[in-house]
Amino acid sequence: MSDAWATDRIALVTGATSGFGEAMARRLLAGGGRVIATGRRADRLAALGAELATERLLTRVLDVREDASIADLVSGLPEPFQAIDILFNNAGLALGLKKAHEADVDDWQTMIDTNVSGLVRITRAILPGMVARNRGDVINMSSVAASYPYPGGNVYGATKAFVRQFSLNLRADLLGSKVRVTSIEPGMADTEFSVVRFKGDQTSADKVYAGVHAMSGDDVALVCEGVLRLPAHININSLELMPVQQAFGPFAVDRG
Ligand code: NDP
Ligand code: 8X3
Repeated sequence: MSDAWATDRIALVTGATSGFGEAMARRLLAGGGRVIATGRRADRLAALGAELATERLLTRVLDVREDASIADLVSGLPEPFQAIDILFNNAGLALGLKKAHEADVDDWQTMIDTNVSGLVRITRAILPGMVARNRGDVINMSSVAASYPYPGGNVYGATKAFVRQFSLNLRADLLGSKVRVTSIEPGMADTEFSVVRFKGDQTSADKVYAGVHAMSGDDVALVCEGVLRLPAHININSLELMPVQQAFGPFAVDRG
């Protein structure tokens, strides 16, 4: 897929400093779109801007947990980037893999603040323009963890279940408009996700993907591009994807 499929589109990408978001920003630009690439790490954004060197890319530091940061972003957009019609709602993280009774409650709060509160606040800021223009795509980054529990997934999985249900509820509210909403639910993807989850412990992160042909950030972006390319009358409500080497296990039973 390489034609100019996004030429008339303006995308706000959250979490564009690595992983899915960076890959999606690159795909949107390659497709001729305009992209507002955001994240907290200014150095990453500067490097992306310098590498891609196009006036169709705008980079902005954004912390989705901060109301003021969202307001500054939206109010400070130059005219060619104001009419956002793709929201790639992707910024998020998992922190820790401890069982609920041992987990760090501050980690839980950070996941809720980022994956839930940040995502809904960005959505609330961008959606009115889409509805007014009767045009737009909201791609919300959920996870297989929304549907399938695993030990240590406790609050992370719950935040992603929120994202999935919020997406479906948005569909209900947007009926009558041409704004589309999709919950994307990936499994294992080898990005910075696990390094963040294990707080910089690269060895533990590498073990997650050892011996597995996991998805890459660009694999997930490819699937999202496919969703965005669909004819305007088709809405993918939710889309779950995994590497072939990942599947389901039996229920766990305590026979003690
Ligand atoms: P990465 O860690 O590579 O990317 C996460 C991105 O989120 C970074 O760009 C980071 O930017 C950004 N981010 C984190 N916190 C904030 C914040 N407070 N404000 C703004 N941006 C923030 O991981 P992935 O690309 O894998 O993850 C992207 C999304 O996909 C996440 O929501 C994750 O939960 C989800 N996901 C990941 C899967 C995987 O296996 N990798 C599978 C299923 C879902 P910065 O640090 O610069 O702010
Ligand atoms: C990330 C996928 O399985 O590590 O959302 O929770 S998983």
